[in-house]
Amino acid sequence: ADTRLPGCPTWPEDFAERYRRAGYWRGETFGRMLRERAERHGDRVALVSGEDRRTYRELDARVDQLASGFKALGIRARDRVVVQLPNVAAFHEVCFALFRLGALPVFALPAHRGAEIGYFCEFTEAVAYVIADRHGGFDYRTLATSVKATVSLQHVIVVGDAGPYTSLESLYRTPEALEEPRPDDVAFFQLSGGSTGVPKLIPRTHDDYLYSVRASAEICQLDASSVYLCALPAAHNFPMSSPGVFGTLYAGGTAVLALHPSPDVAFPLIAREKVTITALVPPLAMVWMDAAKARRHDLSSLKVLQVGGAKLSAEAAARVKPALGCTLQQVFGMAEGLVNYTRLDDSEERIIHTQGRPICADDEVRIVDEDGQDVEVGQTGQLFTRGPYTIRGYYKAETHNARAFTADGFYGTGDLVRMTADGYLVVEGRAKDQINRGGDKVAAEEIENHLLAHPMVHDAAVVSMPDAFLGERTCAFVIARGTPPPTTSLTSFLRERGLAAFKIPDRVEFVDTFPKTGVGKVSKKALREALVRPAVTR
Ligand code: J2J
Repeated sequence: ADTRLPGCPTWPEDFAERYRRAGYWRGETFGRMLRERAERHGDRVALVSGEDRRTYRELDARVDQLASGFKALGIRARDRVVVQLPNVAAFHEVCFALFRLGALPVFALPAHRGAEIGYFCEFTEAVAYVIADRHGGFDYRTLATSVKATVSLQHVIVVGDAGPYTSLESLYRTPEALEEPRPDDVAFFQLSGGSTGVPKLIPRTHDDYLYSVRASAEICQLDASSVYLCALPAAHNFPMSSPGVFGTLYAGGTAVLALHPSPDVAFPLIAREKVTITALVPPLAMVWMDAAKARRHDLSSLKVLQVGGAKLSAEAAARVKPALGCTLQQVFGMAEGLVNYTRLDDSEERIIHTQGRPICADDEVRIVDEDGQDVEVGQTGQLFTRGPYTIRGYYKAETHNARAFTADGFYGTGDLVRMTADGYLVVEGRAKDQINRGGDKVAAEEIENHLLAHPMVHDAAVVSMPDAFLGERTCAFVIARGTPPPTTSLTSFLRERGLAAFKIPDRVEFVDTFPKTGVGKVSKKALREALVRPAVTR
């Protein structure tokens, strides 16, 4: 009987068959992968988190204990569990414990607040929510209390001081045998950067994700001597799988978790742990290159700096090797699947000027014009893709899926790219209604909907504006009902509604009308252009 989770579109059987036959999908699960690594690399250090060091054997044992603890709480296979943790070893113990149980983590980011968390809990009908007590000056227990007031959650599980909730530490117990999940079933949900009113959930299977993790580890030449620094939020797809912490564990290496990506936290860790590879978004890469000038820390162990999540300018790309003494690897990926890498032995030219090429020979890439016709090689168009680790649809989103995917299963990435003669992709822009704020994705419609809930807002249009540091920031154009309210009353309204800080508009402009396109839609292009002109008129 097919016991897979309903609401998760999957690959047609002929494709699944092909991906198995080609050896991409190997019927492995995350739980078993960790067990095998513990058998092979038992005494090696798997995770370093603050003063804690966990060997593979310890990690494997703790994951078993925790899986049994989750089960004793009543968490079952296919139950959804919203996980919102900073970069601490408990994050990975929770992940692998849920994987072993066949329960499904929903990966929230530490920056998410009540609006996002409430939505994830409600939409996925989550049974539990896992948090840290405090992180970055914020008390997540307070957030849990407000979320719990509006959605039905059976458990709030806390790393650290649990207050009124269940302490994670109390759940480690004598392990019992558990039934293994199916490799072709969903293992967890990643979040989409999105361009719609509410975030979309991305169902990833053991088979497909493990393929991308294994192939990424190979491309990045990871082995048991590799030391990966996880400086970006561990729940994000990039530091999780490209090759990230999972790829490092796959290779038997050591993953070092940084609580903050700033040079004053990361540089001493690189020096102390002899980090060989790490991943950053472009603004952080810039900050690191500046900070490295002081030469206060020994960064000589670093071989590879991966940069992705947003476009890295060629000028910045060219500075990486001189500033940090390591190879740059550009990474153009997405939580929906497709990941492109420049290869470590590529020419400087390719490394600096392209965003890489796909992982897999069976990643099908189409670049099409507005009419859906393939463009000539070298021309810019919209990127569509299909392959062994690219989803065929979002979770419980039938209507949206019909728009976001072609009838034959290609995912419309919303990215404008061109392909070089040798098959490398260059990101030229974006066709989706999204702002990429230094790697943090903001869906315009989501913010517009929140603004429209304000009694003094008649209409709202959110667009990107160029920014020297973040690449882009957000500007909200607002038509007020009557006299415009102070800008701060709008931004604090959004904060009170529980929006993550990176989604709060950086600038608000009140206008009387919006420019329209020929067919009468709001012209976001004209709004963006108005922003780069010296003065914006009211
Ligand atoms: C330009 N735009 C980029 C790049 C992503 C590895 C790396 C990144 C992500 C990620 C990821 C870009 N240049 N180098 O999941 O595994 C923009 C594109 C893309 C969107 C996906 C990974 N790298 N982007 O960023 O799901 O617009 O994944 O469609 O957060 O980020 O965002 P996300």
